[in-house]
Amino acid sequence: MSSERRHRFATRAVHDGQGPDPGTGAHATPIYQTSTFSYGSHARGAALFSGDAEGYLYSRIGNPTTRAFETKIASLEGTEDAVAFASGMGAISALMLSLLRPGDEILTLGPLYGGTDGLLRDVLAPYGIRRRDVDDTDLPGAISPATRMIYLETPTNPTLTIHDLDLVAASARGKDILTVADNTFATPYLTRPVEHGIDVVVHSATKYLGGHGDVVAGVIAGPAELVTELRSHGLRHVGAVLGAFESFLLLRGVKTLPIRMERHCDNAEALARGVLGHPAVAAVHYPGLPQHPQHALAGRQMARFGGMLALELHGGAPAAARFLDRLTLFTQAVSLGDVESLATHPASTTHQLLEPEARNRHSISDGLVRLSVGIEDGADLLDDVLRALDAVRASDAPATTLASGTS
Ligand code: 4LM
Repeated sequence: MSSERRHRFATRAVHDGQGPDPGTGAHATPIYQTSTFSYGSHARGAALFSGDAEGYLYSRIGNPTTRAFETKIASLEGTEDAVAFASGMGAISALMLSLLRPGDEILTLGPLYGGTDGLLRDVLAPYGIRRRDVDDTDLPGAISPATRMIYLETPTNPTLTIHDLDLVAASARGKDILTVADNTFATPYLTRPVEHGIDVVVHSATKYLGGHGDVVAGVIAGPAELVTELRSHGLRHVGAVLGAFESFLLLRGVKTLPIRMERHCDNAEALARGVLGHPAVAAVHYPGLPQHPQHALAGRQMARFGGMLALELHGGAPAAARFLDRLTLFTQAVSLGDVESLATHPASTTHQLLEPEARNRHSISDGLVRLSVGIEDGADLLDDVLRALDAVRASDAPATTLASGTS
């Protein structure tokens, strides 16, 4: 579906999937706000339902506005096709419910977004789909005859750990194992997992793809045959269908993804450097810092280092609460990737439902705060964060380590 691959990324972000509306010439893709489509004759209806003819039937299966968004994402991720869902969780649950069977095992490289973790534990485990969380270095040896999927986020939510996509792809090569990368944090502007041999890419399109905090959506990009299977099982039968208006908002959002991401990266890089050495800060987790344990890897698989960072504060939960309550430009809210800056405390919000053991193993501590750095003026954002850090009483804090990712 990536018809314009000859063009560069920013051009494809603007143009692909879209063009003058065939019916009216409308320049902006119309919002096809319709549940069903007339097929005109009994014969054509039968042909559409049997798959002998192509066309729209019913908006749970396909809609022209949504199709434009799917086509654009397939182009940007460099995949054959893509299919959209009503949320990131709708996409991830459709993927796993469609492709995994009782007795299958999924290997995860954690941490994962709390919702994905909950899906694996609360929904899939009771159906006999077993999940094992493994370290990158253990991966080749951890694969068992039951392993059907390897699933990861990179950078991870909320620790900004980077997983090695080439290593994951190599571990699964030649085996009946699907590799899946949640590319929500990086976006295809910074990382295109299929270029590293990953089979399937999932997104919470709620985040950077939409970009404006006004839509909840998900999308899966991958090989055409697999996407068709996901559309007919995961979408058609499970039913987490994206609305036409949401698709319109996403089409508009994705057009500016390249320029937004540049600004998110500029601001996050400046903020990460600007808070290093502050006495309230024990560690800054940002893949763009040379101290980050996977900085070199991030440099290999990311064009830049993204708009997300996490601060480990001395003083645990009380320090995190004081910091968050002093922020004025950052909105305290979950979600991320909006033009507005957002801040949250993962241990009590997005990752609250993780088993305590998993939170510990992945260093999602009580002193960790996550910042989604927006596109406001970077100097104003740094001022806001530094003022809030100053308000955190750090009298008993040890000297700052300037570490990243490990302390
Ligand atoms: C959050 N995240 O972290 P929907 N994959 C990743 C995510 O961060 C999320 C989803 C999937 C947050 C939401 C409250 C890496 C969500 C799930 O929220 O279902 O579109 O995506 O703040």
